[in-house]
Amino acid sequence: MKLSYFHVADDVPEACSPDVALVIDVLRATTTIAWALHNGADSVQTFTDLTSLKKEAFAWPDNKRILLGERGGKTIEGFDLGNSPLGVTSEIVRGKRLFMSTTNGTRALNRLRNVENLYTLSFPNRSAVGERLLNDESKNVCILGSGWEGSYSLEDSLAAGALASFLVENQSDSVEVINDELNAAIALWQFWKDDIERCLRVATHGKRLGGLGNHDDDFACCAELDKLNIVPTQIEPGVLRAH
Ligand code: 3SL
Repeated sequence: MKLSYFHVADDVPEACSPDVALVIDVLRATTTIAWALHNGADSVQTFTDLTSLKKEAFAWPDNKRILLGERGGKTIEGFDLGNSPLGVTSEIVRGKRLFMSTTNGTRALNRLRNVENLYTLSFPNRSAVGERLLNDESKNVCILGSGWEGSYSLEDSLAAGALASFLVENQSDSVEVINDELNAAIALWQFWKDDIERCLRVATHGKRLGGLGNHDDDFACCAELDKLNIVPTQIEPGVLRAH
């Protein structure tokens, strides 16, 4: 299995054609997606722009839809939920489609939406995703971080390193690290693996989030490793379901 990692969507080479793509937005989009599907949401449809989101959402039965999203970390006006993984409780999301747009995470998803197998990765579902790749004998895996408005983010790289380390520990013979972005991410993981939450708080994105108010529960939730047995999987362009 060849593994490569790119910090942000613009770094992914035009010719990149993996058989599997993984998108990471630790703070907080892919953590929220994993929890929403774990808690029984029917599906999550992601959008980069709000006009298309509203058009699709308002064509959906109103008792079956939730509008969820943030800009700059704050809930979008008129939306049902912000982007906290703690907000997607089973009481609220069970059986519903979540129409979601976030500052960076949904843009990264959009960049790789044409890849045949697209999954989302966060710390809570790291081992579930790792096992999927091993069971499927995936050959060429592209991992993409969401970053912040086009620049590097520490916490997404930490999760890329966590996934790569899981794969190497479970099947070192067949795992090949292809680029130095991923070598660096693995080194990052070695450094922070015993205190993931601290890394999230040190990261500039974590500081930005902390500056918006108390997000202690979000940090704890986003840092929880291998808690959910769920692999959010794209079933049609832009739409993720639990598999
Ligand atoms: O950037 C994103 O897509 C978000 O996940 C950002 S936030 O953590 O909700 O502020």
